[in-house]
Amino acid sequence: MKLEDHPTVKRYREQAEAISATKAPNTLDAEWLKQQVLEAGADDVGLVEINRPELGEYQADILEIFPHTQTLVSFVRRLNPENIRCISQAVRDLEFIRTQKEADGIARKVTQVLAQKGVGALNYACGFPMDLDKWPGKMWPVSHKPIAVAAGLGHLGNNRNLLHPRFGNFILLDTVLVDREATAYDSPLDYNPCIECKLCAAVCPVGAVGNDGNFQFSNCFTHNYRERLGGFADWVENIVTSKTVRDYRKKVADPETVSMWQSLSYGICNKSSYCLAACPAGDERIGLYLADRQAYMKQVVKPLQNNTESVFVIPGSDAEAHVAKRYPHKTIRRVGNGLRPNSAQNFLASLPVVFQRNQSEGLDVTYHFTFTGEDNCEATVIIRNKTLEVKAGHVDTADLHVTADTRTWLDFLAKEKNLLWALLSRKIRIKGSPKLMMAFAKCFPS
Ligand code: B12
Ligand code: SF4
Repeated sequence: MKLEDHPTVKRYREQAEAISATKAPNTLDAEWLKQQVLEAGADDVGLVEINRPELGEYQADILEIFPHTQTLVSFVRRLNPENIRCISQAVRDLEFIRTQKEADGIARKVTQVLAQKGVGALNYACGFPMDLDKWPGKMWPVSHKPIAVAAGLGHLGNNRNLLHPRFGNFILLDTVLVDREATAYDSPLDYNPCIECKLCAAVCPVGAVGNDGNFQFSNCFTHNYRERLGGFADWVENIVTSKTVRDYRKKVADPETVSMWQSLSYGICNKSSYCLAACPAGDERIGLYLADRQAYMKQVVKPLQNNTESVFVIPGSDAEAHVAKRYPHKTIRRVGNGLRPNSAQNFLASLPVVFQRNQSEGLDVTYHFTFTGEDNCEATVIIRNKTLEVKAGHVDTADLHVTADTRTWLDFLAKEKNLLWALLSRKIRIKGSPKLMMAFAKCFPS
């Protein structure tokens, strides 16, 4: 059959005129577009053009999944603060899971409305699913927070969550990618709703949120994400490496096993989110905090701090020390978090997110790395004043030089190869004091 005789092609040709008559203009009216998003159920919405300079580092990933993107429609869906502040994890999870589904539904509805106008639009996930073939790298092509900031929906607070001027951080975010320009775009909010009360730092059970705005990713990830991604991988490995049922039960307590079932069957669960719960920012949330600070502490902050619960930590991490010192009534559970670099580049990129700054106390050391074999690259790692810097190539003078066959190094990090064996077989060579190697390992426990 000739292409022109195919029923689909014939119908298309017949309807081409009608389609072009109903087609939306090349530029969408901004107010109309926002109205559609609000009518679909969003609580606030903002628009950003794809080439906004502050989105520079996020642009390529967005265009990779939807190359025609012209406009980013950023919106928020409110969370019920009472649920999020509840000491019952089940009550908090109910609200997170429900709201996430609602946000995904709103985004999908918006794409359907736009499709009826002949406008191409893609709805991205509020949270999950993610592109897990990119694990352990960046698995989410759309980063909602920086987009929401550019869209004027708020700013990141000390807890690194987006604080909306009215709703505070009791919101989830989502983004729709649209293939048309809009008649107008929004600008960032002219103030930060964060009042720098630092209550987020005071409640985080693992100390992941610092008073100085520092965020320790892997400590939050190990605890809060115990039942997803790397936490799940660690659970599977616990099963595989258990020699007997008793052995497994020593590693995984019964409530943890059934909790894994709940997370898998009902929906993704969070162990804490207290940094969100304690935050008084936002016009609608600040009342009690301003009226009676003590009452706020008693009603909101103390119940989270006093909650007796298991806290999941990497052995030797700052998180472990934090729970032991600040929350002796909580139970420390020493676990793995499944984060294992899969290339030399990924190892270097992961260092800032796994760095334990308190374990580096007193260090002022420059490390040179030379990777050979699978990956060929050189890098410098400087640990000084409890901060970490990773630079490409060899800069400054090294106190310790590590030359490693990449595969051996990755296997060593994955605990599949022994360092002593690697040193004896010269797959890993060090020039400098072995003590500096041990000091390095202490900063990156796994
Ligand atoms: C990755 C991620 C996380 C990571 C990192 C969080 C972070 N501060 O960036 C972890 C696992 C720790 C996390 C925890 C939580 N998250 Co989260 N998370 C995301 C995600 C997928 C991307 C965030 C992002 O763009 N970061 C990039 C920029 C802004 O951050 P960055 O500091 O430059 O880089 C960080 C990341 O790149 C990360 N990172 C680097 N390498 C790797 C490797 C892996 C494997 C992972 C997972 C992360 C990671 O570490 C860096 C340092 O923090 C978004 C959903 C989305 N698609 O946008 C939700 C999102 C940010 N999370 C959200 C929430 C609610 C939470 C939690 C409260 C848990 C929960 N109940 O869901 C906690 C809060 C922790 C905190 N105080 O920040 C909400 C925030 C809502 C708001 N009001 O701002 C979002 C927007 C989801 C949503 N759709 O609403 N989250
Ligand atoms: S989600 Fe929990 S563990 Fe993560 S930063 Fe917030 S309070 Fe800390």
